[in-house]
Amino acid sequence: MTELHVVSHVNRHLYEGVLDEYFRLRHQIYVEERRWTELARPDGREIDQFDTPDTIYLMAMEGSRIVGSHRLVPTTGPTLMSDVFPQLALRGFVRSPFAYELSRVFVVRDRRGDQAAQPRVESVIMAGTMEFALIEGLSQFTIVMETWWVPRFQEIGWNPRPLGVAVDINGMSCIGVTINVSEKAWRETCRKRNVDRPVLVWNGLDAPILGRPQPAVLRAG
Ligand code: COA
Ligand code: U4Y
Repeated sequence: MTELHVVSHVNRHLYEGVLDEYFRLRHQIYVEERRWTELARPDGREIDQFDTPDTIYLMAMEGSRIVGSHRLVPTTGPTLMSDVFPQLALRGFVRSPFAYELSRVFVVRDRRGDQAAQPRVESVIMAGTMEFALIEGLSQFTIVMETWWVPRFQEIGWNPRPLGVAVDINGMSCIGVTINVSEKAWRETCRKRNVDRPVLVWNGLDAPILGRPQPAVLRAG
C-alpha cells in the first residue's frame, strides 16, 4: 500500500532528492496541467512563499517514487487565506498553533481514480492527513479551495464550514473553509475509502513533532 511520509525541516535532509522531484511535479501539475500560470517559474519548480522551514509535507510514496502529496502551513504565520485571499474569510481567518492550512493536494496522473491502486492514493492522503492532525493534537484545518471539494469532503465525513461566500478567483469558484479534526472524521474516511490501518511514516522523527507553546504559568520560572 502507498505510505504517507511526514517531511519537516528536521528530517528533510533524508528527502533532498524527493523534494526536488516534488517541486518539479508541482510545476507539471499546477502550471502545465491546471494552467495556474501565475505560479510558473523559469527553473521548472513550483515553489511559493508558503514553502518555508515551518511547512510540513505529507508525501505519498510507492517505494522511492512520489505519487502524491499534501502541504500543511501553520496559521500562526502567513497563509494563502490571510495574505493572498483574505476576501474569502469574511468572518475572520483562523490564527492558532492548533490550526494548519491545507493546500497543494495532488495525485500523479497514473495513480488517480479507482483503477490505479487500492486503496486509492487520494484516500491514503486524506486518511493520513487526519491521522497526522490527531497525533499532533491539532484541532482544525483551514483551506482555500475550489467549491467542487465541498461534496467530496462531505462524502468522507469531513464537515467543511464556510468562512465567507464563494468568490471568483482566476475564473474558479473558490471558498474559504475550516474543518474540525476528529477521530470520527478519521474513522469515517478510513471506512469509506478502504484504508484499514495507519498510513504515516516518520523517518528520522519522533512523533509528535510540533512544539506546543507552553502556557504562561509554565514559562514563568
Ligand atoms: N474540477 C472539478 N472536479 C474535479 C477536478 C477539477 N479540476 N479534479 C478532480 N475533480 C473531481 C471530479 O469529480 C472527479 O471525478 P470524475 O472522474 O467524474 O471527473 C473526481 O474529483 C476524482 O478525481 P480523479 O482525478 O479521478 O482522482 P483522485 O480522486 O485520485 O484525485 C485529485 C483527485 C484532485 C487529487 C487529482 O485530480 C489531482 O491531483 N488533480 C490535480 C491537482 C489539483 O487540482 N489539486 C487540487 C487543488 S490543490
Ligand atoms: C500563491 C498567489 O485548490 N496565488 C496563488 C498562490 C485559487 C488560485 O490560487 C492561486 C495558489 C485545496 C492559484 C489558483 O488560481 C484546494 C485548492 N487550493 C489551492 C492551492 O494552492 O492549493 C488554492 C486555491 S486555487 O494559482 N494560488 N498559490 N500566490 N502562493 C485543497 C486542499 C486540501 C484538501 C483539498 C483541497 O484536502
